[in-house]
Amino acid sequence: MKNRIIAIKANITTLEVDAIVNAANQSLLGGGGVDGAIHEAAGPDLLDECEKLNGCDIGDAKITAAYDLPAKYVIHTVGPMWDGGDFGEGFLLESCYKNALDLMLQYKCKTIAFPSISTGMYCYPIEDAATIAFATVIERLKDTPEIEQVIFCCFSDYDLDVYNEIMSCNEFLTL
Ligand code: AR6
Repeated sequence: MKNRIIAIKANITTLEVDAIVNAANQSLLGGGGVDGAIHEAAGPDLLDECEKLNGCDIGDAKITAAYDLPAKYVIHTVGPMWDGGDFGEGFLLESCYKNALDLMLQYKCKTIAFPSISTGMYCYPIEDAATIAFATVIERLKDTPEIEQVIFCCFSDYDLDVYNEIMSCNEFLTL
């Protein structure tokens, strides 16, 4: 099927998908960036549910309802802070994508949108992060026909260009 993976520039809080992913911190109690935007758009009930989750480890993911958002679920994951690349950052970032995809399947979601995890406040270089994001997702889509669409939701033209460049170089684009 075509367009199973797309990159767009958008505010992730506006997307009508089954699940949007939040680039949260270990407390899961909100923050800035996309985390702040998601909590603001979802309303205070999201924080109430997050308070019951006892936080989240780096690389792990937890799911909640989406409340006032048009999505059905929010999958909260905690990306690694970039520290030069020799401290397992790549492995942890890959885990974020893998665990989010596991959760979407568990909850029978067919569509999901990811922000560019770790590349804002956590300073992960966008080119490296997007390469990991794309490689992890495409690997998973190969054996998971029930996933209809994965959206990489970029927040800048530059990030969108990076994703499109990586995707255009990949022979499995139409997978
Ligand atoms: N829609 C889509 N992408 C967005 C939006 C939005 N509304 N807002 C920001 N981005 P960041 P991190 C992009 O900093 O690096 C929070 O305080 C942003 O431009 O949100 O994983 C958490 O609580 C960037 O490309 O997440 C943590 O403490 C991407 O989302 C910490 O920041 C990720 O940037 C997590 O840092």
